[in-house]
Amino acid sequence: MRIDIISCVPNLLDSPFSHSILQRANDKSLSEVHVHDLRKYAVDKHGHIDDYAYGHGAGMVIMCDPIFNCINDLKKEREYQEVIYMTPDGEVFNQQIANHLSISCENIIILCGHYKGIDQRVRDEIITREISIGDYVLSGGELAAAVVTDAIIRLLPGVLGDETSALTDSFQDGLLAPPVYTRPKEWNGKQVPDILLSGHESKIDEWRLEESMSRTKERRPDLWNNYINSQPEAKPKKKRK
Ligand code: 6GU
Repeated sequence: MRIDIISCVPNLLDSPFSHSILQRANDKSLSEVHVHDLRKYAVDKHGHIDDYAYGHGAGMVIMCDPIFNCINDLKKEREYQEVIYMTPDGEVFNQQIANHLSISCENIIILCGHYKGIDQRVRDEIITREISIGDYVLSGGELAAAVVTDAIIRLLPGVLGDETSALTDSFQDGLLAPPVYTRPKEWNGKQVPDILLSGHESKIDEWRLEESMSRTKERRPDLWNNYINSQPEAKPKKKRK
């Protein structure tokens, strides 16, 4: 998979992709992340990519042409399945969206917003999907783009060492992950739960599911409700009149 991120502060994205799992994915040629400086696509002689918003009060808005030209240049090279705009008024990102993008895309463009956003006409014309990472405002879309990129790339086959580990993540089955423990067996007077030392695989799986369920119920009643409603046996049978 190839992800092209377009930003007017590309330096903000130097670090997230050069460590750990994302670096390994890159080294193994499972993914490529390219960051493009929108300023290189400035159309006026002063190098501006933004201008005052029409109408009073609003701040600076990124102009159509730099974005349009940058994306067109990329599209000349390859086909993109999604052109995503990172914006607080987008669809709220979640594991389902990450799964979908990871499975169905070979090439993705992610455009980071800044200032008061980008000209609406560019959104209407070339953006295929708008994503937010939550109900709070960041100073730009870069950190959000890094979040989305990480969530997608770690799902690509071969990126994680243990093929099953992405499947046991929180959210993958609609539940939060259960607690985990490592050595020593006793720490600060606290014991590792006996069941985990028992070697009894099916009992351990049962325990983990119970823990996942009680954690989800307590911490995320919204997820718990969805989980309950998605379980076939939980659906009340309709009585025939
Ligand atoms: Cl995608 N961008 C900005 N600027 N703020 C955000 C966001 C995106 N998602 C949540 N807050």
